[in-house]
Amino acid sequence: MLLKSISSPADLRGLSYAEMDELANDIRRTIIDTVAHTGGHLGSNLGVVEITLALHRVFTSPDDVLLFDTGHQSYVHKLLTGRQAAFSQLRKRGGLSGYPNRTESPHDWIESSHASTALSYAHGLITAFAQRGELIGHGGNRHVVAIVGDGSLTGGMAFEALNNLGVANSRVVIVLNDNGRSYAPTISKLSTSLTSLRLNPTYLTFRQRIRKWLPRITPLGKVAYKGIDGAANVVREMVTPRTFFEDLGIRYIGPIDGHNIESLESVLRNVADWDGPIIVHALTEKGRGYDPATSDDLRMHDFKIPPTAAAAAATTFTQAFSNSLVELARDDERITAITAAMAGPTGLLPFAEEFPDRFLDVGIAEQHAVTAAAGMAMGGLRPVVAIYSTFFSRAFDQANLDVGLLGLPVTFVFDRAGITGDDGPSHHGVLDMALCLAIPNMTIFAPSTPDEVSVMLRTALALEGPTALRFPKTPPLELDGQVGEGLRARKLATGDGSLCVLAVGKMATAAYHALSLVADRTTVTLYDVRVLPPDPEMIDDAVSHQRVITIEDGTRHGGAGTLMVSAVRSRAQDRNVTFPTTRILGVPRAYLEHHSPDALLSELGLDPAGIAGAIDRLLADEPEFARPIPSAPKPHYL
Ligand SMILES: Cc1ncc(C[n+]2csc(CCOP(=O)(O)OP(=O)(O)O)c2C)c(N)n1
Repeated sequence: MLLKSISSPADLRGLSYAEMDELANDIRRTIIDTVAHTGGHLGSNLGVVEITLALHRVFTSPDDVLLFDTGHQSYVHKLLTGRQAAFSQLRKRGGLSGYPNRTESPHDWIESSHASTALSYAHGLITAFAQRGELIGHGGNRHVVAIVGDGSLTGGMAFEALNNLGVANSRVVIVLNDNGRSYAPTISKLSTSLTSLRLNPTYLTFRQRIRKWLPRITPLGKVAYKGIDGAANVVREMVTPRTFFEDLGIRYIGPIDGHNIESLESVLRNVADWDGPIIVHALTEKGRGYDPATSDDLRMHDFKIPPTAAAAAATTFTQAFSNSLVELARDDERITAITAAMAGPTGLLPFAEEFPDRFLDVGIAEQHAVTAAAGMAMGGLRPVVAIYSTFFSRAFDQANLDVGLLGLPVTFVFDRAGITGDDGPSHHGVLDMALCLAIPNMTIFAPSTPDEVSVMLRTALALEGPTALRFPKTPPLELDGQVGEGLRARKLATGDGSLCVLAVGKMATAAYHALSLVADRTTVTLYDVRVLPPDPEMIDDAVSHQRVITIEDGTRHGGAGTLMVSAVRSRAQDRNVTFPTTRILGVPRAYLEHHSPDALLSELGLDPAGIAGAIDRLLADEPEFARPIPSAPKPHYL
């Protein structure tokens, strides 16, 4: 295999184009074979093979900076930069991250996994290089290149950066990796323009169409563009991305074939020293070289290891949400659903199919999604924003001030809340509760099992202010099959007053199973908290215990536990009784490395055994011990 002879990008330079094609095949085969065992972003990486090869021939990484946006497209780059031996351990504990990672290689400058950041990093880096007097461009030796997917280009940050790059005339090379898709087809007029160029470079169809719709354009337009040629020009302007970028001050080159290494290389050599921002528009095919991917609806954006039969049969939280939303929407036509480019993974596809007019995909634009939802709520609709917990952080200000301050009834649904695992530190959903609890009028529902989702969603949609429903990807342990009601907590066990456990969401099921492991279960009262701020009756009961433990799978600093403990304290003060001894279990303040969710929860002491140990220690009035933090090693700065 030719790939085996490549230990660094320098090894690419002596290869012929025939050898480069052979290498591209080796790379595809390696990625397909590996991802079949590890799971990961298959389609995206198969599409970016030739672009990455050409980049590494033209530019000298790591002195020249290559920034992948989103970083899930960096597997090829990993294979070319000395990480082949470790590649089989992709996304495994102690193995390679699924994203660029500074501890792995000096070739990784950033750890991009939330989309649309590369252009801003690029602007900052080139500014720093210029200010520090490092040679850039014009025979100098430092370039900054951002490789941006057409999906990632829909994010607000990307647009903000484009605007800034043009104004500052920053010497950044942008490679637009345009496969026309993010998960599903990219939602963007700009992308539509890019695609129409791909499909119809001669604009002939447009000339024909124009005859039909010319009479419908505004009177001013009709005067300004008399005759078919004038109108064709209007259309050409509209469908040509060149004008979009060049009006922003960014030189546009393209479109070019993103799978032809020779032409990619020649274009990249030509643009490398352009005196300002320049964009190379490369057309690629997502999933290229793997038939099951190219014929798959999502182009195998990410390849998931098939679940066991039992896991596949179990109802997940996402399915429960998906079904409940459709049911509720049948009875209430004000309900609308919004996604930021994640309709499939958040379970919104059945809703989109049944209510296409009430479904909105805004592209990778979480901030816009939230404020658009605020507008919908203001206009009398009941919007539901379905979003991964980790991506909600992007839109905190909008949730706080555009929704919360106005007291608008927007319902957030946070999927993948808690410990998510293989995607590493950036994808754990550990902040949503702390962030939402900082929004004064937000009510948060945390179902312990999928059975709770329907009743909670119904309750949330009936409230006047902002609400959130948060649940994990992974299934909970079994509970008693009952569900709670309204804004009430649910008591799962009644003890003798020694200790009360207040457990949030899936943690209630872990605590329930911990009861059979503790030294004496008659000492333990257990609540499934269900709703935050907490049910006052539950807090009243907790105050009558000698000890209180709270458990959550979010950050233990400023999250649900902090709020509940302060509620317990102030209630104890009101009643003039002794404060119970309290302990907050949750996720430490650290970036947790990639690992399977169950293994991480266990290391954090958030599994039944860990919880039982914590209960026994508190009952024995022993201190809680400090657990080693499964954190990602610190990056070494270059
Ligand atoms: C802020 C943010 N929201 C959502 C996502 C989830 N996400 C990961 S990749 C992706 C699509 C990216 O599309 P594109 O940039 O075109 O890359 P492709 O996979 O098509 O090559 C999305 C929506 C994310 N990474 N970051």
